[in-house]
Amino acid sequence: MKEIIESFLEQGFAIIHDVLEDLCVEDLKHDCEILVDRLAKRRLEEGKLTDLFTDSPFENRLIHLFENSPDEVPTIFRPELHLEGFYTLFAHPRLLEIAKQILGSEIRIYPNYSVRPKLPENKRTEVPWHQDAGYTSGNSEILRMMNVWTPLVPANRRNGCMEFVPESHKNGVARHNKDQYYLQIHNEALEPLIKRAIPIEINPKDVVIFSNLLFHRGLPNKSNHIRWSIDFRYQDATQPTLRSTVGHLLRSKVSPEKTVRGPAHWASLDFQ
Ligand SMILES: O=C(O)CCC(=O)C(=O)O
Repeated sequence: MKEIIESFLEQGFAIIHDVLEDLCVEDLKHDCEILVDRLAKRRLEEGKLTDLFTDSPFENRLIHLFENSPDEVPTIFRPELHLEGFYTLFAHPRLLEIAKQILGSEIRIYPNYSVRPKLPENKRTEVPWHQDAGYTSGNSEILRMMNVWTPLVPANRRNGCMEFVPESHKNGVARHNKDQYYLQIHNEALEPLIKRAIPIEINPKDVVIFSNLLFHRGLPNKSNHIRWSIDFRYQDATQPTLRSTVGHLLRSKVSPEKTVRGPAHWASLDFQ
């Protein structure tokens, strides 16, 4: 625990190997398969498919389902994540224990939790250099967060893992510009630091936690399969979200009765 916290504070991130159980990863993949299956059935009903590709592996099925219309493939699932399996990750006791050390005892899941199926050569999934805090800046308050990212297939340079600039979280929020899909750190701030960037190549069951001030990006996927990953953020729940959505309280000393009670409760709630 001490090393993890030190690395988070000093480097701006910490890789934690083998923290998720096999069952947790299986549940997550199972829920992602539910999302893909729903999409497949909808496209069949709409007459956009003649085959559900049920025998295709997890790493490829979405590619086949959208072969004829790659522009329609979802790049992110968000409101859809109120399924029981996702709760086993979001409320994972070890992750919450680390979050408690970093954020204190009032912990919400910030209303920005995502599953990203990064399809090969899909420009819309190439996330440029940014700080997550860039998306909430313009306010005097910097939100206190612990970001979490975990892959559902081995993530590497070829299939579009994340890249980080260690220690880039120490100077506040840099200026960002809007590119076609995302915010991007202005060149002036990026240029001096970019040579220190390192790829975060990790496997299912591993998790990387990082500061919302860390410079990071998602590389392009140049492989022949989907790079599936999940990212979410724990926030100090004594702060506002600075969004119209409020997230969900996961741990609280002050109001334990307001926390999500378990997987079934999570599945009964909405993205809000
Ligand atoms: O998964 C990716 O490629 C990028 C994710 C990201 O930028 C984030 O979680 O903040």
